[in-house]
Amino acid sequence: MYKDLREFIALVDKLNALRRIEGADPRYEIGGITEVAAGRPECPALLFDTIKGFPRGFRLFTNATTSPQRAALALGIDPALRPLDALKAWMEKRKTLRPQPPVAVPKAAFLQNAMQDDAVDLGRFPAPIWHRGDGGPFIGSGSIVIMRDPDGGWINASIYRVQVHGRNKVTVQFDHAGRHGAIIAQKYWQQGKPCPVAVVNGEDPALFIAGFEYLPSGQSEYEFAGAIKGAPIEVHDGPRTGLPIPAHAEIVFEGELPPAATLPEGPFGEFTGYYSSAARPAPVMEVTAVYHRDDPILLGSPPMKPPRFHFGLPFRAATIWQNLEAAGVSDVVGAWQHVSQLMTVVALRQRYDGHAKRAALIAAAHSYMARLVVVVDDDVDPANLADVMWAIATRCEPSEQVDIVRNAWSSALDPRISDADKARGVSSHSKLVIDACRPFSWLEKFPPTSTLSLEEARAVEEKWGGVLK
Ligand SMILES: Cc1cc2nc3c(=O)[nH]c(=O)nc-3n(C[C@H](O)[C@H](O)[C@H](O)COP(=O)(O)O)c2cc1C
Ligand SMILES: [Mn+2]
Repeated sequence: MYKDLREFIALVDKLNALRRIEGADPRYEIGGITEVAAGRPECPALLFDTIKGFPRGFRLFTNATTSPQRAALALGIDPALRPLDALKAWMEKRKTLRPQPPVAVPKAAFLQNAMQDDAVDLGRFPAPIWHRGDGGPFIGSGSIVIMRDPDGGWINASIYRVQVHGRNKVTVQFDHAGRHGAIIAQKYWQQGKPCPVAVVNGEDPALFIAGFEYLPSGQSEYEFAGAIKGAPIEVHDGPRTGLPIPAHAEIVFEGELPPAATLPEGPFGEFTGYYSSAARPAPVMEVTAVYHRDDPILLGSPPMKPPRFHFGLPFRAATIWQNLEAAGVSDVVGAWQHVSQLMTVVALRQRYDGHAKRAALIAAAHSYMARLVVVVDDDVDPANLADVMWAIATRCEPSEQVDIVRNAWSSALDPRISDADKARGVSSHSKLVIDACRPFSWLEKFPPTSTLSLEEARAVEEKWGGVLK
């Protein structure tokens, strides 16, 4: 398993999935290249160097885990597995993960270079303006924000975006007040105190994944990342904040969020492919110290127009799959998400009338921002959108097999909720639940398919795939 971001990049290179790019402009161009690359079938990872306006060595890595292969690699799962098998392996692994507390180490690579107080200058790092309408450079598009809960002392370390506003100021954007970071900051502010914070730009990919997981309050993302790796995350206390910081991090900020200090943040192109709001106030972090490794690598993960997504394996679908099993829904053979995470598909072998709808409603309940929820039979690969559409077009009679679930889980990022509705507190939408399974009552009489079964197609690929390349 890789030790840090650098070792991960070396593994990606070995898979021949890394492209090196020199001379690109951090204003729009790097974002543009990243988006075009992510839209290609092979979806390569990109390492930018000699970035326009910056010295050689100050690098930026994008599309880290955007392919199924590299998402598997980051999880320590065989990258040669087919996407649905890889997601299943992750779902199985996720069930048995045991939290691994981090360990303190006496030395930290991130301390190789430091800027303190007045010498802090965030302009030294190639923070991109990802999309043309963005409100400024975002150094943190996939960065980890570290805080300590004053109650209990546990460490939260998840992903919130970080915009640069000057030599020593950034903002941290919490999408809503329920984010652990928002709750923790509020606790300090209520006591009239600033909230100590550290930001890691260029983290271990296991932490990048852990930072995206919905973990319960009190459970540290460090422990989850350690569990993914099967080895504890090595941390070193930040000299200013005393917060434990991953020792192999590339670029680290330390500072605090003073009470009531905000700056207009954004706009920022979202994972829906839209801007969801104009600039709005976000908490300010005053950066008092910056550390970085020699030739530091910034991890960039801009949200992009679907189907591009930060993770080539739909991790939230793995959670839905696990939830279905936990609820006792049998015979689920797969779950997947398309259109980034805006469409959920579950495949199952129907055992009784109502089985498919039972699964659909559980999946719909857990589908954040997804207007489309589909259930297909087990002969359909839920990871293959064309196959899913084939099932919808041939097995679903809309007058009988679709339902609309109203007032369901979405968010203020939803482009189809009007500003007026958002202003009166609406952040829900309706979900179209499509039962694209053959009707259970005449399952056996449904016209047989002419196509190869999934197993037959695999066998053909194994025997003849080389000739077809
Ligand atoms: C690349 C990326 C960027 C994200 N940006 C934000 C963000 O700016 N604000 C936010 O609240 N959540 C953001 N998220 C989602 C949160 O990281 C995620 O929901 C996480 O579980 C929240 O952690 P928490 O439960 O500790 O608050 C982002 C996720 C990813 C993968
Ligand atoms: Mn958390």
